[in-house]
Amino acid sequence: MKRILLLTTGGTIASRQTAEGLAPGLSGDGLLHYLGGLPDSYDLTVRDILHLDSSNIQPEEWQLIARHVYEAREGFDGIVISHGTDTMAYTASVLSFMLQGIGIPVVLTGAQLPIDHPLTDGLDNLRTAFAMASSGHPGVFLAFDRKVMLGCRAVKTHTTNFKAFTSVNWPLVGAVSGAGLTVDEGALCPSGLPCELRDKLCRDVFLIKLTPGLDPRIFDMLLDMDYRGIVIEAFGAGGLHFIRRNLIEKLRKAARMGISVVVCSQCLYESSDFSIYQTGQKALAEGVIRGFDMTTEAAVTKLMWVLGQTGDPEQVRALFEQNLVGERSE
Ligand code: ASN
Repeated sequence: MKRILLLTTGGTIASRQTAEGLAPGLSGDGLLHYLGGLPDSYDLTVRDILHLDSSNIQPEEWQLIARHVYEAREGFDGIVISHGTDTMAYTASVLSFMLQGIGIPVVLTGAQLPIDHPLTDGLDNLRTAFAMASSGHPGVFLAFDRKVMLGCRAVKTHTTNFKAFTSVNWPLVGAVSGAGLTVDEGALCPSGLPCELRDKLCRDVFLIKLTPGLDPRIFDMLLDMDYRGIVIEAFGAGGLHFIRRNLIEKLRKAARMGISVVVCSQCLYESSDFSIYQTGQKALAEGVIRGFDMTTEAAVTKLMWVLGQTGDPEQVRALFEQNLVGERSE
């Protein structure tokens, strides 16, 4: 029997109705109770580490989760993390970077309806997560709606639909059918690094989504607030406005101050390429770092992680532009 660790952190799957709306209340043993006989198929250990709606999960919680996974990695064949869906894609991305080289499957899952709801999706999601956790394929994954995706490629795309997550710009790693869980080995991205806990993060990263006519002085404000990194969701394949309101000169100012600026696209699908248009090339000339086809969740958490490893802007660029765990296509 495979030894699986279930780490619970809260989320809708473990929530109950309260006077203020849904809030986490069920323990891991409570979750397993609803799974009926399934726990008998695995040698299961449960640890309740947090009881939070995932809107309250922040970098400190990411570090706590990463440490639990890291410390438990040698005693288990796989680890399942139950987690709220709202920020699960951020947690899945950041764990992918913090736990590079993890030798076992680490699978996040949750639900759109509490596990005690008669129509819950939580049972299927947990079953899929346990199957992936016992698959022997190392890495950080997200299991939902009978599908498994790379953690660093997942995006929450639906608020209530059971197919809450989409694997963006990368094929699914696995899917459940009458044949059981089938894993596409070509979609796995094992890290070449030995496993080490790389849990240092820089929280001073800001995400800015451009809107037509955005006032460039917003960058002065961010620089005054001591942000160390800025991710810009620019227009289309890659463009920023520079007539009348010149964002480009603010990129120059950020570079002079040693602030790392990553540019990616507001479009969910396909890669950004800032070399196509003048409105993009001007940004490249100011030394911005390219986000290519990374999700926003991966770009933000990767920048937080990279800035946690080094403060040298050239090393930040070199590390950021590497594909570490499958977060960007080659
Ligand atoms: N608000 C919940 C959470 O993220 C949503 C969910 O889990 N479906 O914790």
